[in-house]
Amino acid sequence: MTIAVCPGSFDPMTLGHLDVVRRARSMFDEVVVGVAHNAGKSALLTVEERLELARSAVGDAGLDGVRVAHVPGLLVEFCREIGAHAVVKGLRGGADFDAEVPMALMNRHLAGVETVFVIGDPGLAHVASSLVKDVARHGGDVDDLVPPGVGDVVRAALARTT
Ligand code: COD
Repeated sequence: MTIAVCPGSFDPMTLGHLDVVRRARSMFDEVVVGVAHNAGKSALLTVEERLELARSAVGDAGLDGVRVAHVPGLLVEFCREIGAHAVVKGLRGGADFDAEVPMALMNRHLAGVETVFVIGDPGLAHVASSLVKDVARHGGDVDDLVPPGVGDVVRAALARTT
């Protein structure tokens, strides 16, 4: 049984993330969506909110063989604990590639963990958690960029931070 981890901040999960998870599941028997901490980012949503939204999204999408878990520390340590065979990351373009290659090399250096890159749906290439938050912060409609229910949680989180 092959296992892959789709890691990310998921702050919040978007339709772009879900597309990557679906593609990963077409290649691996089990996919674990790993909600992790990116030291370079300050999260809007709590870990619990990000986990809950990811679980709802996976459930609503009817994705079997996919589960959601918290990655509390190093991604490679989590991969070792669950016996993952690979990490799967999504690419929207060259900027993603440039950001992802050092992480892939570091994860291979640390623990021999390989990274598989998938090209996301080009129709979702403009979808990023950071842009979703920015658009929502300024009152724009983000509901067609994210799974059901995500927009409401993002708007509530933005309201409590202002
Ligand atoms: N289409 C295709 N792919 C997409 C789209 C889209 N529309 N949107 C996002 N993606 C991809 C991203 O390119 C990325 O591969 C993935 O989805 C997750 O994106 P984010 O933004 O939610 O997550 P990141 O990039 O902040 O995640 C970074 C991690 C949290 C995975 C990283 O910091 C990490 O591994 N942290 C754990 C601690 C650790 O091990 N650190 C050392 C890392 S070498």
